[in-house]
Amino acid sequence: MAGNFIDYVKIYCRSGKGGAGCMHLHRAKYLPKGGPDGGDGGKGGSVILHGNRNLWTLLHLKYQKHIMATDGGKGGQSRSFGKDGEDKIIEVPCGTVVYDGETGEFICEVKHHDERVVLLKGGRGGLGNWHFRTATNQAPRYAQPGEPAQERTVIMQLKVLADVGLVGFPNAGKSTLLSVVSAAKPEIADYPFTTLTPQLGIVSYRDGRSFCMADIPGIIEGASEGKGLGLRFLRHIERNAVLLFMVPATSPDIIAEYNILLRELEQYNPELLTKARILAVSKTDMPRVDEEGNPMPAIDYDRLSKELDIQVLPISSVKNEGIDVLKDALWVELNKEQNQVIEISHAPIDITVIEKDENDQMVDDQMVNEETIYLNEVEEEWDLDKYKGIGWDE
Ligand SMILES: Nc1nc2c(ncn2[C@@H]2O[C@H](COP(=O)(O)OP(=O)(O)OP(=O)(O)O)[C@@H](O)[C@H]2O)c(=O)[nH]1
Ligand SMILES: [Mg+2]
Repeated sequence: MAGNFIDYVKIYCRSGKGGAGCMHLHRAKYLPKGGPDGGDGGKGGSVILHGNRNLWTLLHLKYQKHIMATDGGKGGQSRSFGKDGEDKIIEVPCGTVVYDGETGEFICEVKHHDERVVLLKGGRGGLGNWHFRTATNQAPRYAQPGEPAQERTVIMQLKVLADVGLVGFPNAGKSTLLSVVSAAKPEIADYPFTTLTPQLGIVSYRDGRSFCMADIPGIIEGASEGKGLGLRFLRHIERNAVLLFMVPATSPDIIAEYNILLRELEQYNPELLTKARILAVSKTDMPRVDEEGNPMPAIDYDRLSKELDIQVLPISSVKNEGIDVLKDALWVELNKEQNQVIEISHAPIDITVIEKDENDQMVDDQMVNEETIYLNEVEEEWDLDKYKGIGWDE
């Protein structure tokens, strides 16, 4: 499951170059000076991104290292045009952001279903010499070359477009809430960092309406410096309309925990703090006791709400308490005009940091294949018995 969610790919893309125009002078038996008739070259294919709401990861692009459109054909005699190159259309999930693979500079993004963005334009075809005939030069002996192709290595990152994003420490109960309000089946366990990749769920609301909720890995103090799973997953809440913070009722200091989360978000992107926020105090069914087992004072929700200046709602996912009130509150926030804007500027990415991050991730992939025997590792004698049962000796 974890391996199927791919939100980063690096691909070399090239558009097609334009076909050359043709230099040709028409000759026929009784028409020795038929004049110029070289046709135009075809245009090169473009590399185009196409938003597709049925995709939710970049998995299908993971092993694709090159994407190239084809070149335009050359023009021919008798004013025949060259064939146009074929466009290459890359299907991407909505919320895909494209950066330059060398500089990290933002190039474009695809937000909507069916949206088409030309990533690399194909070269224009050259004009044939037929175009250049004039009163003073009736037999031009030149034609235009085609425009060159464009090439670029790009990094595509998915920034999931969900309505509500969950923010909390590990073990706060984020995945549990998602499993209760939606049909998603995230992994839930009593240890930190159960969730390693973002999960999405569709929350059905009254009268057949629904909204989308994103559960991301837990954040800890120092995440902005790379602690825990770091902050790389925060990009999946960058464009959520509402952030739902979660702090368990068992926490000794709810305000402190909330402020740590807020600070880490700010480190990642200060614009995140402009979003609407709600605080859910989770696990209210659990006894509020400190480490020694002594009871702690009950939570004063009104005071908490005043002090933090946000709406605070108690919930228990296990007992299904407070969930409907929470859904109502989220729905109200989602439909407020000022929360509809999910535009956010995409700062350039730091290539060295991001590649290191991704390579760290790759280690997991390699571990899966630990047992694989590579035939080219065999050096001296071939001990064929060793390879019995792996397929090729039968
Ligand atoms: N009693 C009680 N336990 C809960 C409640 N919600 C979650 N839990 C428990 O808390 C533990 C952590 O829950 P998760 O949903 O995995 O927490 P998470 O925030 O997704 O954690 P990470 O994925 O590690 O960031 C699990 O053992 C849950 O069963 C609740 O409302 N009441
Ligand atoms: Mg989780």
